[in-house]
Amino acid sequence: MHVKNPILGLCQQAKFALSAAKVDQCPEDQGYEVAFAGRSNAGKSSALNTLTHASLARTSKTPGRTQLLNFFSLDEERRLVDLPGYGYAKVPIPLKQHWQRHLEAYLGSRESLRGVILMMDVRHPMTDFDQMMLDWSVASNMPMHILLTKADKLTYGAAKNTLLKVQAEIRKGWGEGVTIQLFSAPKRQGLEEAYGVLANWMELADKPAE
Ligand SMILES: Nc1nc2c(ncn2[C@@H]2O[C@H](COP(=O)(O)OP(=O)(O)OP(=O)(O)O)[C@@H](O)[C@H]2O)c(=O)[nH]1
Ligand SMILES: [Mg+2]
Repeated sequence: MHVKNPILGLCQQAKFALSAAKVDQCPEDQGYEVAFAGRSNAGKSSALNTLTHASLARTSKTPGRTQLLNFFSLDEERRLVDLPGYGYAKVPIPLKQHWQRHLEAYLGSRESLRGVILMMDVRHPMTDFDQMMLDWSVASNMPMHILLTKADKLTYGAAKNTLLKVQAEIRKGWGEGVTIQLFSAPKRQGLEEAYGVLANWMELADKPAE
């Protein structure tokens, strides 16, 4: 039987909706939203582009590039959000405080937020900020799924070892609720698993095609 995956179709038709510098500029807070968070340069925009088969989100070799909340709509009810990266040392302090305030305001108030995809560079996982995000997700009961990005930068064995190590650390410190996988944008590795998580959070389960 041919099985159609609705999330794939929706991601392929993703469109840039708007950029918000503050929470009150975000799209109407209804439906389903999934946010992409993580340290600056972790590969948030690249993951988003890979999942949507488009170059919607700007990627950059200069960390700290995404300075606004960028919204992409999948359909009238469903959106993905590229969040500004946190923790880049060279960003001036006032700008850092500005982002942090708005990031916190967004995460703390967004009713339509169904889950957060947290990107960590597989070579530098579990920074202090990552651990704060994990604390927040557990405290606020927000589903979280981790992509260990840039898996192509390590051998398969080394990447797998990191996955098992970080997974064990998270289970011990934050419980069973947080899921984790390897991901590579250029190799398109880990797409199916990530689509599965999005489909689940957005209530779009696989169903047989008509
Ligand atoms: N080899 C490899 N490079 C990657 C991967 N993902 C991202 N990159 C590179 O890492 C750099 C940063 O990627 P971005 O996607 O812009 O990172 P970001 O997290 O959106 O960064 P900010 O917007 O600054 O917070 C770019 O040079 C990307 O090409 C990956 O899976 N593999
Ligand atoms: Mg970005």
